[in-house]
Amino acid sequence: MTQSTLVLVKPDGVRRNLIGEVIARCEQKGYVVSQLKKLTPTRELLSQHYAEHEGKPFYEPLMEFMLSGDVVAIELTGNRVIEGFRSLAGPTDPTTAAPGTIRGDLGRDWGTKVVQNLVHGSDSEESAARELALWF
Ligand code: DAT
Ligand code: MG
Repeated sequence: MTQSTLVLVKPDGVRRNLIGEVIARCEQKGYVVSQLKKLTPTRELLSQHYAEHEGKPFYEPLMEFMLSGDVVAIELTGNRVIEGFRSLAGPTDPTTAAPGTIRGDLGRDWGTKVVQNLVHGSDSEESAARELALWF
C-alpha cells in the first residue's frame, strides 16, 4: 500500500535551519523524498491548504505565520507514510508532544497566537491527494 503524503517544513523550521533535521528523520525512518521544493507560499495557496480552519480564532495568525518566510514542501513516499509521518511529527502541541517526535524534540510554546510546530503532515489519503495537487 504505497502512499505519498505532503510534508511541509514551516517558516519556523526553515528559520531555525531544521530542514535537514526533518528530512533526515524521514529518511532514517525509511521513507523516500519523491519531490522537494523551497518556496514562498501565496495567501491563495495557503487559504486552499488550510480551508478547513477558516473562521477559527487562530486562522488569521496561522496565515500570517505561514506567510512569514519560506516553506519547504516535500512529497514523502512509502507504505502507510501518511500515518507514519504523523507519528514522526507528534501531536499539534509541542509542549506535550512526546520526546522522540519532531515537535516534541525540537518545538516549544513561544507564546504566540498560533501554535508554531515546525512541520505539517497530511492527515488522511484524501488530504494527501488534495494537498499534493496544491503544492506540486
Ligand atoms: P496539525 O498541524 O497537527 O494537523 P491542525 O490541522 O488542527 O493541526 O491545525 C493546523 C495548525 O494550526 C497547527 O499545526 C497549529 C495551529 N493550531 C491548531 N490548533 C490551534 C489552536 N487551538 N490554537 C493555536 N494554533 C492552533
Ligand atoms: Mg492538520
